Amino acid sequence: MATMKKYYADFLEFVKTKHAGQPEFHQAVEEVVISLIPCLEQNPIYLKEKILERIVEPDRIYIFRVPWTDDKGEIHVNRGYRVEFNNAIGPYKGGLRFHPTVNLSVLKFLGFEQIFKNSLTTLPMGGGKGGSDFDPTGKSDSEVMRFCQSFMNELFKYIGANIDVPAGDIGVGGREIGYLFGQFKKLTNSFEGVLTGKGLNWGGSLIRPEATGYGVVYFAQEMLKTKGTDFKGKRVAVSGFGNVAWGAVAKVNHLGGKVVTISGPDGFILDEDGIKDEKWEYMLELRASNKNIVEPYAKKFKKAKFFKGQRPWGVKVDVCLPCATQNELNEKDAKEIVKNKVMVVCEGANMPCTPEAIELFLKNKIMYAPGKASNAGGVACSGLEMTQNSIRLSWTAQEVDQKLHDIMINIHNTCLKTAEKYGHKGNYMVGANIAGFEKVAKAMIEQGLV
Ligand code: NDP
Ligand code: 2IT
Repeated sequence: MATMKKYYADFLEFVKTKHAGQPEFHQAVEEVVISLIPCLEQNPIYLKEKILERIVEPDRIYIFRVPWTDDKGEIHVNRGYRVEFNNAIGPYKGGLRFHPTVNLSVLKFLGFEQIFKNSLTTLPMGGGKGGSDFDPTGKSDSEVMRFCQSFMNELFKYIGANIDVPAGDIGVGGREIGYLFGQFKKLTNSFEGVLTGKGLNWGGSLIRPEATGYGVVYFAQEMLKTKGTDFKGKRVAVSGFGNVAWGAVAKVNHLGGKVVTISGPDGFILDEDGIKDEKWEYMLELRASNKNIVEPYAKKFKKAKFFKGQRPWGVKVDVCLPCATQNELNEKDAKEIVKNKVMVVCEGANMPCTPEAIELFLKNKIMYAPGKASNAGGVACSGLEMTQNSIRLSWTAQEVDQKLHDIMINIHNTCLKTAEKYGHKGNYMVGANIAGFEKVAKAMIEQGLV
């Protein structure tokens, strides 16, 4: 046992040294490796086959220059990336993020998480992630178009419907996917399902824009069900105001809950009357304004309050859905959540809770779901878009939503079943990591040392 402990400690040290200066990546690896301990101890084959050592090393990473001109004719140069992490169970699949904080550490953490998330969906998708340090804030439509075209001028060499299928993430929505797809088509003269999140008239799937947020709430609904309750009459805190937050707010409203907060980098909004109807629609306007602030909500809807520079986690609610970005909920926030006796924390963003916050939730028996399980609805719906592209048919919104709902219930149950099997009953994090890992690990072993 002592030697095993030393093995894990040494392994994490090895990752920190080999992938030096990449704290987000270290954080993601550490969470997974610690959760995997019971599985690795019962299945020594994974250690013998050096699956951990192999899985933390991406298959390959492309890094490239993205030059573009702004509306005044001035030249700018950004950096583009695509991390092709693991394709043991399907083509690389994962979003593109355009945000000034994008670097290799962030994209490797996201690509690594994506391996396990995609495995949990039950669909045949490997893990990848990409993006750029381009900042879309305040950019005109034509600037965004020129940037996307330049980005694709390099990316097109590496992707394909059976190779690597990017999609959206922070800063990349329907508009950007359109420009990227147009340029891919121009360069390759091929119309194929090379990206997901496409427009409905050219190969996109109904429900994809809503899917991540809907999926988070479907997952949280299952968590509440285990306590014999549901969303009816529940107060919910949501953070962020982007694509995921928007879908989550809509679904909480459908299920009879009340969302009282959203947030942006400038602070958070508290709306005791609930964010619904035209106030929910206004979230799209806020996002499209390209200003990255939520304060205008409180100017438009006078009963709402704006709390500058603060996060929503001190508000007394029953359910917290962090849907903005990584490490947005820390130990101090978690203490507030514990004090307020919140029932469920269900991650919409990728890795929004710090390890210290998660520890507090587990210690205080607050039900906690990790993003790789609870936000998998987005990529699951991307997988359904790929299927529709392959069979050249489109399903109705009801068909896609039903499949999405079934997938989320299945992921929820798989997490609980796996956690119990490995002696961590009720621990969604352990269940998600082990279940996601085992499928990929088995595929890697069956396919030999490549
Ligand atoms: P969007 O770009 O649509 O929205 C992200 C929002 O969060 C932006 O408004 C962003 O503003 C804001 N934000 C960033 N940092 C903070 C902060 N510290 N506090 C409050 N708000 C902040 O991206 P998505 O909604 O697509 O992505 C949100 C999260 O969900 C990310 O972690 C992403 O990886 C994850 N995710 C997305 C999926 C998808 O299908 N889109 C699928 C699964 C997960 P700003 O730009 O100024 O930072
Ligand atoms: O983090 C994610 O799962 C996404 N941004 C969605 C990826 C996808 O390929 O749809």
